[in-house]
Amino acid sequence: MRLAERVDSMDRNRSVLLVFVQASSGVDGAASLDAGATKGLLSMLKDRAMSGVIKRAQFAIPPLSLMILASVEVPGVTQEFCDLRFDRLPLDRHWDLVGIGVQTGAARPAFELAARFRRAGTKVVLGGPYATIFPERCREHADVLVIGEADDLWKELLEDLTADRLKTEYRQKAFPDLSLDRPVSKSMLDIGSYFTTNVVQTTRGCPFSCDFCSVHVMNGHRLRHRPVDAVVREVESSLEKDRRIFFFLDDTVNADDAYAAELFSRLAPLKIRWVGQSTTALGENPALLDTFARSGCGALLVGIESLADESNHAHHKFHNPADRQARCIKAIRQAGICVYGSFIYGLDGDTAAMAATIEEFITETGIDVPGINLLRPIPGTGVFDRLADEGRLLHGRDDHEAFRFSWAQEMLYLPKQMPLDEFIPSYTGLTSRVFTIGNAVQRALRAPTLRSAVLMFNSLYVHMYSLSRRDLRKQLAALGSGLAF
Ligand code: B12
Ligand code: SF4
Repeated sequence: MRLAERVDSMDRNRSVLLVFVQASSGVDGAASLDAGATKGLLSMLKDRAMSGVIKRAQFAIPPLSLMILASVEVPGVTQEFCDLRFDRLPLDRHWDLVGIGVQTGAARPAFELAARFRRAGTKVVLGGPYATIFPERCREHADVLVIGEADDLWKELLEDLTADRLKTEYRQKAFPDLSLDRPVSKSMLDIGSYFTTNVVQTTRGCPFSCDFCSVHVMNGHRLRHRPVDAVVREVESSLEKDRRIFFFLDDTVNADDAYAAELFSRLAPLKIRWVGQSTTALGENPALLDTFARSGCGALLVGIESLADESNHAHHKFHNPADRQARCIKAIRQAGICVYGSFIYGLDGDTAAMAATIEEFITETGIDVPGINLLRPIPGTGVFDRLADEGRLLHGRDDHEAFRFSWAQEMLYLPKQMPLDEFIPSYTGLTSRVFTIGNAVQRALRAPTLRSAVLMFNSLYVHMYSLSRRDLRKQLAALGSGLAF
């Protein structure tokens, strides 16, 4: 490039678009997997209406990943953000670069979008969990790949963009140092689209190794902390724009007791309401439980998975022994915090007797919102490889796109202890007993706090699990007749 051209190129502002891709199934608006195929008009309209409600009501929080990227400031670059759950794709404008986050369950729509931009001559960069775990499968769909956590790589990439020297790959050499302060801005968000925009992450990485989870695969086993001061400042500045509830997105908000105690004691005077995810071990730490309650914690999602130790151990989950679960959950609720209890029915030690055990446990502990999931083998996790080796996956191990993360609407593998024609009726029977309007109202009435949210979640689950039962029965019928679902 001649000098004059180079100077001109450096002066030009580069416009970057970051796109959040909606999953085609799952919590982005669960709909029947064969939507429209065999249903009547009324049923179809109901599904479509409920899908819209689900999308907006409970899960509509902005993606922190793209907020972090959009907050990186490089002179000569303007970044904009498009959330395909709510926004139209701004195709009428010129973009120098389009960044798309790829989740494993939404790889296909992400690739289709990338192809659309590339056909129009726009350069596309792919990043996120799937690009990190399977870069080779993403390479042909992108001009640039970002492999790993992009907090620092994004700055380098944007600087390269301004200097017209974009590389084809930016790969994380070490995990970003979270002790550096990287303020996250919300200026790119349309605040009204979301349930709340107060999403905060205080730590990354997970010391545990549950074999169905990709967090330790992507973020490593060492827990990295953000400075307490930086998190407190972020919460204060978030409050200036949006005073709604805070979501602490950490996989385990009590992973480091001392850090959590300091952080939430410091947050208590701000009088926020917050929800997060914790282990049941919190119930055995009355001091931390009290700090959480005083700092405004309204609800915690706890990963119970199975109520049988042999099942959890078969999946490398050792940190929540079955005999302590009920006691801990009761303690959390007694502290005034609602419990979202997340089960996975069908793990390797589970027999059909587990259905009744889960039902009794929900009644005994008073869990406010139960979530009874089916195992989702995610490509790149230990359980995916093991099930593939054991011949128990229902799709080919290389056909990643077949592994949809629907709302418990299809089986993706064969349970160890039960054939599918025993397991599916056992699962659908369980969800039909647990998720009824009567139970939704009862759970809301006796919830320690956030009663309308408990009612909303449980009511939506009545619909979502009915969708699950309908699709699972269809899958069972199709498998019986040898047809693909
Ligand atoms: C909060 C959360 C949700 C929330 C909100 C999601 C949202 N809209 O943001 C809800 C409940 C809605 C949700 C839904 C789902 N989730 Co979720 N979720 C999470 C959780 C706990 C935190 C996500 C987060 O914000 N992380 C913090 C950010 C900073 O990290 P990050 O996303 O990895 O981003 C970094 C890099 O990946 C990279 N990056 C990310 N995107 C991009 C894009 C570009 C262009 C570039 C360059 C880089 C880049 O840079 C970022 C900064 O370092 C994660 C676990 C985790 N620890 O990440 C699971 C997780 C992302 N979820 C997961 C799953 C499976 C789902 C569902 C499919 C569940 C379902 N059955 O429906 C849906 C998918 C919906 C969707 N389209 O996103 C899996 C994804 C697995 C995978 N390999 O893809 C995870 C990893 C959990 C797990 N146990 O494995 N989820
Ligand atoms: S499921 Fe939770 S505890 Fe287990 S590895 Fe994943 S993030 Fe860690």
